[in-house]
Amino acid sequence: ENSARWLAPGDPESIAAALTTRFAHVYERDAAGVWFAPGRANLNGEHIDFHGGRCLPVALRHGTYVAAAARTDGMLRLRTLDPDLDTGVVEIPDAANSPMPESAPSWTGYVSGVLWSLAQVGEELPDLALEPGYGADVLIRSTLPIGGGLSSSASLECAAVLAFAGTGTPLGAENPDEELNEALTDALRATLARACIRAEVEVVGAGTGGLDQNASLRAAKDKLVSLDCRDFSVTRTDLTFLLRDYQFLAIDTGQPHELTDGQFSSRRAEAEAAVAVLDVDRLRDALPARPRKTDVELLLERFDQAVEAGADFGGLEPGACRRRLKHALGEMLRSEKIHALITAEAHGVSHTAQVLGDILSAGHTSMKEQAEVSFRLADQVVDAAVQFGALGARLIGGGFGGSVLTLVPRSRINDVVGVCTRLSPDIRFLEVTPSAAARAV
Ligand code: GAF
Repeated sequence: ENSARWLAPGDPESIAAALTTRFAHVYERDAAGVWFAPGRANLNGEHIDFHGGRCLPVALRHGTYVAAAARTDGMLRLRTLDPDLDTGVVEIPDAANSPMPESAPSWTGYVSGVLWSLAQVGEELPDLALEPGYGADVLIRSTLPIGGGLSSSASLECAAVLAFAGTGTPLGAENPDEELNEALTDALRATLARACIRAEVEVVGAGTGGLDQNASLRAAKDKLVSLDCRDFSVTRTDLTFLLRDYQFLAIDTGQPHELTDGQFSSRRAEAEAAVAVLDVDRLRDALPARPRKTDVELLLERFDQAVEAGADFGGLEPGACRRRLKHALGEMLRSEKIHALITAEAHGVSHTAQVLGDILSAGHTSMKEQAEVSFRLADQVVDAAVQFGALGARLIGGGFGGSVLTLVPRSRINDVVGVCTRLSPDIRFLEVTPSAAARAV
């Protein structure tokens, strides 16, 4: 286990202090503050946020830090300290109006896009109205694996949106520094999440469904977030009872994924074609409030009948569309099961842990066979983890790369880490400790 590579979240205050010092060197002025937004791990509910399903994320201690100071000339200056992405300071003039010049590296769209969409929000909500001519100097540092399926992009968006709200709006002016954390109600956080989603969809061009941004901005320490994507309402349930003897562990395979590379959108398109054939607006609405297996079977039958009747799939393969549908419906059942299990508090800890573990593994099988977004190394990690003591494991996030989430009795962590380390030299481990939402540091 000595060679196991752990990704530490670091101490937020020290990271913020170091980033502030770097900011002064890079921009030759002082930062007004540092804002942090966490990544997430999702226990269940992959590829169903855009169907109005329920997602069950927790926020990580790892995430993105943004140091910023306002400008008055509309210019956005950006630099990341990620050695793989850093090309020095990137300048985007008039970013609030034209966020994505062709010459800018693609990662900058996550930040400039957010400035653009926040400017739109401000037209409706005076508290969040950006000062005329607002621009900013921004320095970024992430403690997440980039493209690791743990929401590195959304956490960048969310840290940026807080930095802009903090330095450029009446809300920020009235609530300097950490006072902002108190002033940010859940309703405001939901509004900011919408702005981040809009930036990702309309400026970056990735088909996100909103799970990641809501998780990052609305999570809570020690809590499992239950995010109902019909209306993005949230309930939060304490997990400390479980985490005394068990631990969630994220295993980054080191195989990065890209939401913009077309594979995620092609899966989403197939799923949506299946929903269109069922003639419902949103898949979750086709199931009752407490869905059961028979409800799922009925919908799959309806789908098969539509295929027989010659339904139009716009050139997509009906069999593939059916598998995406089956994944989404199964995932919805599993989410409701976990939601009921965790909120009931009626069961013993070891029972809850085992059921959760089983659901994680069932989720992986579906990611592999129905959603078809898994890959060899993820399958190997899942199998090895379970064989060496994990109660269950699954690929999380969009897939085609990224991380596996496992639930492990604390007494078996070393075994699981040891066996997974041997699978690939690129594998890294992150402790998943349900953490607070995005905030001023
Ligand atoms: C990506 C997307 F951005 C999310 O909206 C979600 O669909 C997830 O993949 C899969 O659950 O992270």
